[in-house]
Amino acid sequence: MTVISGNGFKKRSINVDTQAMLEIAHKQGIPTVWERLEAQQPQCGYCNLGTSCRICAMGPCRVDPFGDGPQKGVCGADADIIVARNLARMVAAGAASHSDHGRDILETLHHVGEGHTDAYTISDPAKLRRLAAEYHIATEGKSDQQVAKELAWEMMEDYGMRRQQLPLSLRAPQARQELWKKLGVMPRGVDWENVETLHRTHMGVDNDWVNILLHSARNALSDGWGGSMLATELSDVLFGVPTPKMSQVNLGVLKASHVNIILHGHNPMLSEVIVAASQDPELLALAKAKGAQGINLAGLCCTGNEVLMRKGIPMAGNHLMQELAIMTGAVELMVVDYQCIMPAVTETARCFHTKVVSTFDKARFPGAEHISFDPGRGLEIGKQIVRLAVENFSKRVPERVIIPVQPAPMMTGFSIEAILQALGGTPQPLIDAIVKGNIRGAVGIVGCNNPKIKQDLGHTELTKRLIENDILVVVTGCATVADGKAGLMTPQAAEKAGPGLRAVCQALGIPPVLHLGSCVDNTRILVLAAALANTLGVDISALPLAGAAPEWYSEKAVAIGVYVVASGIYTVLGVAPPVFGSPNVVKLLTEGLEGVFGATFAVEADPDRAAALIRRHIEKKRAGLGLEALDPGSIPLPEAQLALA
Ligand code: BF8
Ligand code: SF4
Repeated sequence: MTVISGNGFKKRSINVDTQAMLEIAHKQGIPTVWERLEAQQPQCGYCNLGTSCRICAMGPCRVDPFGDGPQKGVCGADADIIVARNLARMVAAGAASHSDHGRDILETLHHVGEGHTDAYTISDPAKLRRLAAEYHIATEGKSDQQVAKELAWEMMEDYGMRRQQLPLSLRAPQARQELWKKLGVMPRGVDWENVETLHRTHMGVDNDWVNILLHSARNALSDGWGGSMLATELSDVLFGVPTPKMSQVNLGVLKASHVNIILHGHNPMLSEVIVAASQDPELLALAKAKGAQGINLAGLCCTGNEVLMRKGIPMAGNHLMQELAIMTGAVELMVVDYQCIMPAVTETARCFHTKVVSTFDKARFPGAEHISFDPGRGLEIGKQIVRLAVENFSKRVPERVIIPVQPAPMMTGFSIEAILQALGGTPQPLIDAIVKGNIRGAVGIVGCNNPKIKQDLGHTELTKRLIENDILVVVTGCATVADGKAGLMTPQAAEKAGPGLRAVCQALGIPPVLHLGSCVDNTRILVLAAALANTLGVDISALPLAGAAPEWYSEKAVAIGVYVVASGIYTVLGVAPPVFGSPNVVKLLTEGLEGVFGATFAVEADPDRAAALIRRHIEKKRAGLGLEALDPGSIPLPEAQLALA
């Protein structure tokens, strides 16, 4: 594979650390995700448009969107059916990933309840009891352990088929719940909705593309108000509700003087025990004996977000940094759990002394050392992994260590509880600021990196346009790292906001861009939106809110987008989903859904244009609530600088 020549790497990312590591990759002839993307060109046009199908052995089939080639698959499926089925399967895979992660956390809560582990405990008994109340579990006079056991038992039903409505969906405004009931999309069991999607999209089952997509919304809702929400809530119970704190971000968080361990993936169960193990006096002494000054942990992707939010562990990077972090030559060990971990990392690690350790039996990586994770022996396994890292320090080649930047400061830890506390216990001050127009509205910028888009450009430019127009931004997932590195997540960044938002941030000592956590923590956005709507006595779709996923790549992001829209929040995607082969599906997603869920998708790669679309939407919603509002038409839609990916 040829590695890019010259200065091409500057076009790939806005970040100095990425550019520096790409230069090293270039000099050392190590391929990265960008080379592999180039090697895939031209990518399949049918797949890009969503009109290829390989779900049965009469196929694979394709429908020619230009009318020259076949218009039907072998079974007779047309472009609408094929596109809808493919999209539904993406949603199911994304929802399954989040929800299975939630199941693992739930299993851990169950272990705690049964007394089968001493590696985990109930860190927030008050939140445990609040959740128990939502599940109608009497808690008086019961120990935390007993409550944990009963709650775990009840929540296991969230995955089954005895529920006609997921209990956490009762947090949604009454009007939204009634709408879901009327449409027949009230989320029931998480596994039920996922399996039903797979059933409906088998050949010869659901051949009504609208019906397929309606169920897909139900499937996504079972993720947002079920599996993902459960993952967030139970992680808070077990590991603590995040509170605001300062930390650092970018590759500069790696320390040449220390044993460096990167925590990569999504599930905090493993990373929490590694954090504990890294403070073990015996292992610290061993690190010193090996010539290191200490043990340094750094996060990547959403595992990074989890430990950043709760423990302030610094963040090395987002999705496109995973191979590049290894190329610093300073990483003794990368421990992975699951999701978004490119199989390429083990190959990159082979060029360095870095050990990759996989930990979940459902996520094996050839080339990695596998240490099977068992929550019952969590701390012991954590120590085993940290020991491997410390012992690997002697294999480091100091001349190859390049840490290209100084770390950037960022603030983290904005759980809904923390936001409400900062506001004095109720969302009212935020509502007042929105009513007065100091804050025009709020936008969740979420999701990934995708090598089809210059790394972090989509996130940071959109964020800047929004905050300078007095729109509060909340971030999760890989968007966090982008905005953190760009210096948008410190209290001082309030200077970059418009006058109204700036004044609010300065009064509260908070940044204009708040970190709400990992991708499952997008459910914190749902909870905040529901709390605002319930306080105002309106549905979520009436609020001046929006979502954006400027650089998404993952099926999980599709599930998130669908549950956000189905919850009533307008969402702009920066990367085109594979639906454009069906004008009917596109029309439904971008227009028709307004009359169904009161919110639609838009697709816009250019961040300036995306910001204008969002601002117009927010002003429209302000007017709808009877608040002072700009004429949406007065907000210019700039010329596109970036084409659709
Ligand atoms: O769940 S933002 S690249 S790391 S999918 Fe993955 Fe996307 Fe990052 Fe987290 Ni979310
Ligand atoms: Fe072709 Fe139909 Fe089979 Fe899909 S389900 S591969 S369109 S025959």
